[in-house]
Amino acid sequence: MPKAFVFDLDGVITDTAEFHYRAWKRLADEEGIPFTREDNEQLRGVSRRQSLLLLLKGRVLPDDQMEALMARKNDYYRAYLSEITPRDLLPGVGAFLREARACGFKLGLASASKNARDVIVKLGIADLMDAIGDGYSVSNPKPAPDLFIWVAGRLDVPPAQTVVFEDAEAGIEAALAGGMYAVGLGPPSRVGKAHLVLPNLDGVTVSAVLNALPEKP
Ligand code: B16
Ligand code: MG
Repeated sequence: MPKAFVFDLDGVITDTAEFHYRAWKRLADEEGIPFTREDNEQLRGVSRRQSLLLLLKGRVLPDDQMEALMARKNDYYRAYLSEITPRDLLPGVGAFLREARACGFKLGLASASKNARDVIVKLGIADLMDAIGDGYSVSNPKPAPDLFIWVAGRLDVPPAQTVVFEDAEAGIEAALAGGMYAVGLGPPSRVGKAHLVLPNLDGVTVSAVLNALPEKP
């Protein structure tokens, strides 16, 4: 029987992808690098450094220049964070979190973002989280299972009793590699390897998720 639910942030709890896109796009335009919305899809769930490497399409820069570009993108991104309010929770998320807590489940966040804590404070759900894993918590990013293992450890729940909610293929791989249940939110082409695939959490209840999961992850 699962005891904990662990959530990715971007694409699961809220859609920060649009803000990440606008920030990378501004940087790319300033630097004369072609970058489209389609290119941005590859950055879903990917760390800031890895995103920049993808944006540079194989161009190698000295580390101080990499750091400066990442800092600039982050400044642009953070300017958008002031716009986030509880209305930016994706449909069904607030109800699902409250129901899960009322049923006694432990709740955790596992995001690649170094801004994750600020985002969930703005969304008004920081108090619902028993553990917060973010871009500072571990050094191996998803698809390594490290971040999910780290959060499950903080929740004091074994991986096999932890259910991960993810919208990125790398996140599903990370959950499975960690021996956890995986619920994929989005198209099967992206999250089809999960134990359960749903379009989103709108109208989804805790019992519907539990009943759809196999006996063991
Ligand atoms: P930051 P998630 C990820 O969030 C985003 O999907 C990805 O686009 C972003 O580059 C990454 O966080 C790092 O974010 O620059 O704020 O540290 O899906 O892991 O919640
Ligand atoms: Mg995500």
